[in-house]
Amino acid sequence: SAAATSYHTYAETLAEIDAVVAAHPQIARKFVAGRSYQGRDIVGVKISDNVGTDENEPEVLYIANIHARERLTNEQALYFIGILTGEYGSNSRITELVDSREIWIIPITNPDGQVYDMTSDTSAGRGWRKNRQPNPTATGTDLNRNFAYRWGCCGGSSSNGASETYRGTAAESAPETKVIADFVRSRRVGGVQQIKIFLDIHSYGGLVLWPFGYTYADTVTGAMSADEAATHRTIGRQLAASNGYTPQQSSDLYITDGSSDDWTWGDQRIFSFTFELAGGSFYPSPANIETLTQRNRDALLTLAEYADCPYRAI
Ligand code: 0X9
Ligand code: ZN
Repeated sequence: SAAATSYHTYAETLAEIDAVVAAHPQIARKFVAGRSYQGRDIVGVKISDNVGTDENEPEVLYIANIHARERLTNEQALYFIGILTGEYGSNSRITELVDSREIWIIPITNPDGQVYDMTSDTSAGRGWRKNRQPNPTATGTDLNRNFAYRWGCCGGSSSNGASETYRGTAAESAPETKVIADFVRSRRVGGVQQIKIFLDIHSYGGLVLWPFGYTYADTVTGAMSADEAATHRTIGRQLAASNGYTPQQSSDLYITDGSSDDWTWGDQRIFSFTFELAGGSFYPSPANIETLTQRNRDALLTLAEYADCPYRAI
């Protein structure tokens, strides 16, 4: 499909997903991972050959727009869905990837926040980050501080409901966090996690990040061996060489606890990354969507390629 020239609303995103799935029924299927606090569907697309069958292929999960105002991240996810489906059968790299992987993409992880942010560019909503769930003193939980690995342990999250980094009343207290975590847990088949690579797409610093965020240590006994740290670092640096971003362990940016990627690695042993898309703002000019999203073409494909064996990076 054509490159986006304006930001998709939630409704437009659902329509785009429906259109892609209708145009490519053999390789694209819509799924509803669950519902937001306000009851909106958290929708994704599965892309694979024989898409209706759960084949024994390595899986990759990409999520975006966990933070409401990070509008380009939804566009990045839609761009990726667009090239995987649109170039299947004509581009050999993409064809081989779709034939040999099961790729899950969730463009809007935080639909309530996204709708609130987008309702009016001049409203109080603009600049919203969290979900829209009432908390003891204000509104919203930072979904990227609400995951159930070392939740609230170490810094970078707040117990104050008014804070932009409010961590919630408990791990997975936000429905949207639980939807993602339940989905990931559901991909464990016979005790083996099928998802091998996870990417959480944020904006806007131009960074490739990897766990852990809760500690400055690069290795943690029983949780991040030297080989596992080297694998994250090697893949992360390769991605950054491709998109021109800065690669670093996420705690080198700042300490965060309860983040998505600390949980997908720490709890699920999925090699995990966070991108901060380049763009200089939460609201880059729509005229720049195409350039800013195309920039990650190779990095997104490379990540999926690593799903067969992340250790071949080292
Ligand atoms: O603070 C965040 O959640 C991310 N930055 S943002 O401006 N998009 O809000 C950075 C998270 C970095 N830490 C981990 N990925 N663990
Ligand atoms: Zn973010």
